[in-house]
Amino acid sequence: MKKTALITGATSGIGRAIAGRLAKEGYRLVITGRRRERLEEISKELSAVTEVLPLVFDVRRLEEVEKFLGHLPAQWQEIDVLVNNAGLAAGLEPLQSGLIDDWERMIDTNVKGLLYVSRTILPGMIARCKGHVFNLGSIAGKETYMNGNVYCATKHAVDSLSKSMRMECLPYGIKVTQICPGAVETEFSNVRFHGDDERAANVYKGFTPLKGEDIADLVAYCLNLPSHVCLNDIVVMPTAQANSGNFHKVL
Ligand code: NDP
Ligand code: 8X3
Repeated sequence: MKKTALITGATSGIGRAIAGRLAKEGYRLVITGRRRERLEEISKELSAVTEVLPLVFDVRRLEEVEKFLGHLPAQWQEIDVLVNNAGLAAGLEPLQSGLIDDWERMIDTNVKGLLYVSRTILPGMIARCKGHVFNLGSIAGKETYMNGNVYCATKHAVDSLSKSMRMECLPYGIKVTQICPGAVETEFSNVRFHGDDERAANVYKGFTPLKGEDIADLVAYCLNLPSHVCLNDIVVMPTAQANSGNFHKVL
């Protein structure tokens, strides 16, 4: 029987790449996102490789998380791998001029959404004493950078929650891996700059950023390790990025 992986935020970027890679690795997939058309398109494409269950909902809404993930069809209830990937940055402003709506979106998605999904899926893993959770943290959860305030705080929360999860899941043999990337070229900056695509493209000029597929490679690597080995915490950067503020750019 194939194993099942649930990936939140699979309509784009890192989540989409992980879905594609895990399909090739032989997993059945539950993929989620809010953009129905995109999710259905991706589901159709991946259905050529594996069984796919697309679920359109917003991770910020507890009632939707419980409706969809708390009541999975019988043949989809055993989730072996959970990838808590759905997330975003919104804005890059000093606190004193930050937009409250941006803050709410980041806190509700990156922290509360991850909690809602984990609270729904972990009991099944615990009952089966089996599972692997991946949390998409960030270099922003290890360091703080100018104007990153609330985004950095949400990813520091993911860092802390990953540690808690690891301790609390320890008796049940569940692996918890946090992946903390530096710059990955996805729709991340387009979302952060509220659709200003030119400003977003500038973020990745002058160096080679990571791609979603690089993160998907790491997930596959972790999943293929022997059962007694777990990579707990991975910081992965473009070679041209030393930390959140230092890039070697050739413009
Ligand atoms: P993208 O914007 O390309 O993808 C984000 C995904 O999250 C989309 O599929 C989006 O789907 C989904 N999503 C966002 N909000 C919600 C929501 N409320 N409910 C359900 N799904 C949601 O960005 P990335 O692929 O880069 O980001 C993925 C994760 O990686 C994020 O947690 C991000 O913080 C983290 N990360 C990214 C880095 C980067 O440089 N790109 C570096 C470090 C970490 P939809 O809009 O359809 O709902
Ligand atoms: C995304 C990477 O450096 O833009 O988490 O915060 S960064």
